[in-house]
Amino acid sequence: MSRRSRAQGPSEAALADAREALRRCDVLAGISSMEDGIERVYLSAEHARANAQVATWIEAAGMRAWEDSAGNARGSYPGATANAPVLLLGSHLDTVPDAGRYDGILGVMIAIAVVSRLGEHGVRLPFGIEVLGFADEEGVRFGRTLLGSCAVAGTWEDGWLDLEDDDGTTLREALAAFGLDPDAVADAALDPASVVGYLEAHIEQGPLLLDADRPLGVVSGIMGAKRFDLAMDGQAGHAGGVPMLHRRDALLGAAETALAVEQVALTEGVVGTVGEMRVLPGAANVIPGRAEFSLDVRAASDAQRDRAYELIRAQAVEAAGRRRLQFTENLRHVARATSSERRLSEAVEAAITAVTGEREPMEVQSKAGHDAMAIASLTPYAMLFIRNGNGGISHHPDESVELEDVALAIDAFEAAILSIAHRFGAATVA
Ligand code: HGY
Ligand code: MN
Ligand code: MN
Repeated sequence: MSRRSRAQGPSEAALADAREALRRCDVLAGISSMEDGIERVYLSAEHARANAQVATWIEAAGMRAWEDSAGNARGSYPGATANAPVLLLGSHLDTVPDAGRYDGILGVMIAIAVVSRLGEHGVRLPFGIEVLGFADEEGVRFGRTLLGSCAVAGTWEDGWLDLEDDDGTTLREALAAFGLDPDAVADAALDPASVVGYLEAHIEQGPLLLDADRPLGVVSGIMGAKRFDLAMDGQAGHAGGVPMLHRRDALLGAAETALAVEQVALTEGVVGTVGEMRVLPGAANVIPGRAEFSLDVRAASDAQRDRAYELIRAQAVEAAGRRRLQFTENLRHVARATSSERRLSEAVEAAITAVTGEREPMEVQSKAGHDAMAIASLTPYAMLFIRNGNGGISHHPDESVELEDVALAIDAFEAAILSIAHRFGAATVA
């Protein structure tokens, strides 16, 4: 932890750790399926290359590097006693298309940096440490998120093996091609009794810390989310020959629904996004016969999330009726709203105070999803947020962080872990 006074900011050693963590984010940014951007999806060649690269850093930090049956990168650091329970640290290594280089990745690098410090000083805690680089938090390839962390949490569903990517490859086929046994994914599950808790460091992916001029924040909880595949079906036809009032234009039904998402989100205080839209048959001189689109809706509570969807759905059904269209819906993903665990969060708060001097660390509810949502089914969690630069932009190449903030985050993450070791020993936090 930084040895200098808080007013002087992080120590040179912490800044050096931060520089290395950011350098590693740059190295992983170069492992991408995109020519001029960052994209690394589950069970891709890039996923394999990233895991191999992260394994070298895990080993350099004094851990045993391995890959679990779900394709998560894993690092094991033993506790003071054999068979001690473990504290989980981590985040994800996969990305969205044209991603930033810190979403998920930085959290894994911070976890490795802290274990490296423990190893350097020969520190053995009353619990072991498991560093996890989750393989599929974003759900880009198969449409269902948190696959890697669900496997560790014991909530993996074999029915997901039939999920298909855009090329028609099933998850089962992709796992086998990656060298994993599709029928053994659930073996990645940890026994809740063997886990002390989970800590995740992550960029905020929003502007709150930036606007408040705070380098770090503690996460109170994570919004509940639902993702849908929606569609409107009408009648394709000649863009010239069909009179306007005779048309059953599927795109217009989808467009009305997208506007309803915005209106409901504003009135209900939730967040709703139509991020994908496919117009078929997709020609300038053909009236759209079908419009397929995604819906991502999130709220502080599951009830609020579900109410918002019902209001959106009602407007979609009304628009479809008025336009003589067929509206269809398919629920693709559900993540319940979760709260962080009080005592783990107190350790994070105390750590923020210790490294920044802030008497009241800022508390933020995460509107972004994180692996912690899945791991919450296994063990309690706490999260440390790091200020996002550039207006808080994320899921975008302009994602940015400050070196000093990352140094403070490594110090705070280490301090939180030491405080948990001191407060709880090997007792399970739950
Ligand atoms: O979508 C999310 O909130 C996360 O970045 N996967
Ligand atoms: Mn993300
Ligand atoms: Mn993330």
